[in-house]
Amino acid sequence: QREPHMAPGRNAIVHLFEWKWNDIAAECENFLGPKGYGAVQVSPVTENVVVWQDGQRPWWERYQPISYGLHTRSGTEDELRRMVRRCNNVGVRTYVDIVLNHMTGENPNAVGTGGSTAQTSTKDYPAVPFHENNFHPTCAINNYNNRDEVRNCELVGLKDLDQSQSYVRDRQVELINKLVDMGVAGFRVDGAKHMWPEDLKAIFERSNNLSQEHGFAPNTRPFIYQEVIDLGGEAISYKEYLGVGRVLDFRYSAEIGRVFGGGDLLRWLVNWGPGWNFADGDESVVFVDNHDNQRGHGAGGSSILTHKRSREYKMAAAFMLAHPHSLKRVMSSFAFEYSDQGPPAAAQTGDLVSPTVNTDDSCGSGWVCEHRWRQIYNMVGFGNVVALTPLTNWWDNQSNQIAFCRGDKGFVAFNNDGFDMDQVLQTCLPAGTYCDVISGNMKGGRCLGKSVEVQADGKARIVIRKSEEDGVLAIHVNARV
Ligand code: QV4
Ligand code: CA
Repeated sequence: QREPHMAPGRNAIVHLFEWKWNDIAAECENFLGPKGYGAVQVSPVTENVVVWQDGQRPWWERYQPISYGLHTRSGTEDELRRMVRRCNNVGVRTYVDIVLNHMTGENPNAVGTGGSTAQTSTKDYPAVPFHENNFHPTCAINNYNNRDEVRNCELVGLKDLDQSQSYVRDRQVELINKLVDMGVAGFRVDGAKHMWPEDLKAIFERSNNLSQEHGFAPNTRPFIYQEVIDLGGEAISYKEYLGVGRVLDFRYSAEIGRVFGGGDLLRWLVNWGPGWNFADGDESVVFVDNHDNQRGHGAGGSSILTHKRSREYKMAAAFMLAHPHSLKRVMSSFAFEYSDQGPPAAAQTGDLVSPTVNTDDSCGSGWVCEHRWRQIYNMVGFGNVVALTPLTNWWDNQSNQIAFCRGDKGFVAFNNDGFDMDQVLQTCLPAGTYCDVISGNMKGGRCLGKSVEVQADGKARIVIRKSEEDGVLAIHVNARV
């Protein structure tokens, strides 16, 4: 279940964190489809407990399921169903963030986004239903060197389900199959490290095949990628989960942030990939930041780059998308000042506010929409053009200027030095004039950014001044002037 089932010619995932289903459906049609995104990861779809804290609703309430009904702040079950359909219709897959490890934390007055209630002190969730005996006995996770504790005790007090029980498995398989039958193509498995891999395997083995009615081939299995934070030095290794599906590679996120944040020279990226102690490319999903580590939750600490350091962030994202290693996920955030701050919402009700779109394609109303930054969506397009070609002709200045080709389809250069880059380099492209898709789009056959002249021998003068907005230049065969 490591195959992502994207439509031909598409390769990247975007996480539209906390977006509403109707807005995602429109985004698939207006932007994700046309720009070549392959799939959207959506926030948890299961009904969650409503949390009010300091006059607002934190984003993390969605990681506390109260039932397996599908009514959340993002919308109703019907809206979710229509979203999946509309996205599939334009070639964009839906991957659901699925919370199987636990239900809510302790909450004296637990009411859900769909109106369900629970008695959390007695672990009673009548809307599923789950009862006390479906959970592990209460204990806290303190010691990550004890695998039993990590899997059988409570992560930050969240009531811990026992997935070894056939009754619990049945309810979770029902949930998965309902989503698969709606046309969902895959799952990001929340907190996978806190569940036994054999239980996850038993559960996902019982999933239905992907929906043929939605255009999937017969006998295809949902794509599975699991959140197993493994920076080394703990009892549990990501390798235990590869029999279930792929894993999210947190070492990658920490390292790409460290390097582009200035902690190492770009020249050392020459052997980027398993040489850096990452999971193999066909075992993992990689990312610059995620919804946890962009705000200090989860793993990676201060080395993580986010939209708040936009110049370095765009360089890291461009490198990830230009490089052949692994399957890439782009983060799309809302703006925040403190880590518990929820998405843009109405003050009284907590209802989510939709993103607005500016004339330059960027977002307003509190949404950052990194996936709409030209430097990022054009590199998603670059990744589609160069897919399956090898990385060749690595060049570096022994410092922070690097460049490489992707077959004869694309060429990319980076300058993270404090001085101009001005070099004649082999681009591997046929002779012609190309548009640098970082500094501007092609419009009506004209290049709004920098142009690059490739000579008959494939060489071109590549200039990235230190004063430029971005420290990247990217050209490919589908953007010729
Ligand atoms: C509090 C105390 C606890 C106490 C508990 C008692 O902090 O010490 O035991 O009350 O009831 C929220 C609060 C947290 C609170 C908890 C329970 O932040 O303070 O505990 O609720 O009420 C997200 C957030 C968490 C949030 C959780 C549930 O990050 O802060 O907890 O949602 O709402 C590890 C894991 C990894 C995990 C990562 C964050 O290995 O799996 O931590 N990442 C995933 C998700 C993440 C999510 C969860 C797991 C849980 O990506 O977003 O946590 O679903 O590394
Ligand atoms: Ca558990």
